[in-house]
Amino acid sequence: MMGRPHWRTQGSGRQGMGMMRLSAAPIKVRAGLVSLRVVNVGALTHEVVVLPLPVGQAAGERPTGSDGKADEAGSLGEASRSCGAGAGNGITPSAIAWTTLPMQPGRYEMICNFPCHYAASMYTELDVTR
Ligand SMILES: [Cu+2]
Repeated sequence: MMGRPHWRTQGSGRQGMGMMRLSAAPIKVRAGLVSLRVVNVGALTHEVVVLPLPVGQAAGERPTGSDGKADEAGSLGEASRSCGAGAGNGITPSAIAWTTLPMQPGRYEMICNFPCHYAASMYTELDVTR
């Protein structure tokens, strides 16, 4: 945990696209090395991608393309490997994933960018303070 706040997020997928969410605790952490621990408590495979949140934009407002995905340009990193660190093929149900990212102060959005999951409310804001 590198001496920094430890937090976790959950992606929950139940009964199809209408029942997904992604939640984080805490929702505010100090700048530095931030460790994410993701638990997939849902029935579908998910991921968590960390993106900067542009000024004036709220979580959930990113456009998605015809592939049902948001643009990941500027991504700080992701947790998408079942029982492993960093990028992978997705976090299977009941599996955990993790990553540690250097984060500057600012507003960020954590999203699941599996097709149509973002539009189905799999996003949450994370604020990084000095
Ligand atoms: Cu998802």
